[in-house]
Amino acid sequence: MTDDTHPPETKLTTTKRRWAADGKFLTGKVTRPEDERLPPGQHLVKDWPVLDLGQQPIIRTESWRLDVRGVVEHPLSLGWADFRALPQSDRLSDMHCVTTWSRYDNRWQGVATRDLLDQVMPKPEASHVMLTSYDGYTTNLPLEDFAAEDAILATEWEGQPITRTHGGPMRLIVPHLYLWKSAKWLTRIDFRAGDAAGFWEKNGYHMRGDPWREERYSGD
Ligand SMILES: Nc1nc2c(c(=O)[nH]1)N[C@H]1C(S)=C(S)[C@@H](COP(=O)(O)O)O[C@H]1N2
Ligand SMILES: [Mo]
Repeated sequence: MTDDTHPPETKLTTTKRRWAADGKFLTGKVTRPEDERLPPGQHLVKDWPVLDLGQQPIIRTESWRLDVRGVVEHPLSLGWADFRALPQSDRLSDMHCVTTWSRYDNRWQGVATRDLLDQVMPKPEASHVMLTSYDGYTTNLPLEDFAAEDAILATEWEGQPITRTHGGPMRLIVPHLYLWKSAKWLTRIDFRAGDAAGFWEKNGYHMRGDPWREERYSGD
């Protein structure tokens, strides 16, 4: 996968770009009440919708790799067995998609991003990460958000391997940001001094994407 890879245009891509231009789903409420679990403008679902650019890569664990590079002391290139040998963690969290659905109480297993950070040791100038996936998808987030207590490089959901459609064999979960930041089929993490826009961020979506502040679109 190279930086020149452009995921194909799909109907969903076109629609979501138009929503960003129109400011669709913005409620104007930005403060988080103490007792409120559902972010503004969201509704609860019980199923788990599939959203992506329409290409769901098939990645065998034998050929799977995770490359971690950029401004770090110890760059890593991990195969599946190397990745599975890292400390394992459990997390329970909600997910919030910018298309307005939220799903509560998802149980994840995998490698906490903090444990990966312990291995690679970002240099002091590292401020953001850029994530690249096997389908050509990219997304960016502040290092602080990537390093959140709840953030996990997940291999299991509810005790089962994450299915291909939901980003298996490994996807990121950063539950306190909109789900587009949670890259499925993740294969590369670049630590950067400074921010750069990923796929949706170049298409009108917010650089940070905090659902509690309703940071849906750039300019919100
Ligand atoms: N690699 C990759 N990751 C991705 C996407 C994608 O198209 N490709 N879509 C994002 C978006 S917009 C959402 S809402 C979630 C959807 O995850 P799900 O299909 O497991 O619900 O994945 C995010 N991660
Ligand atoms: Mo999304």
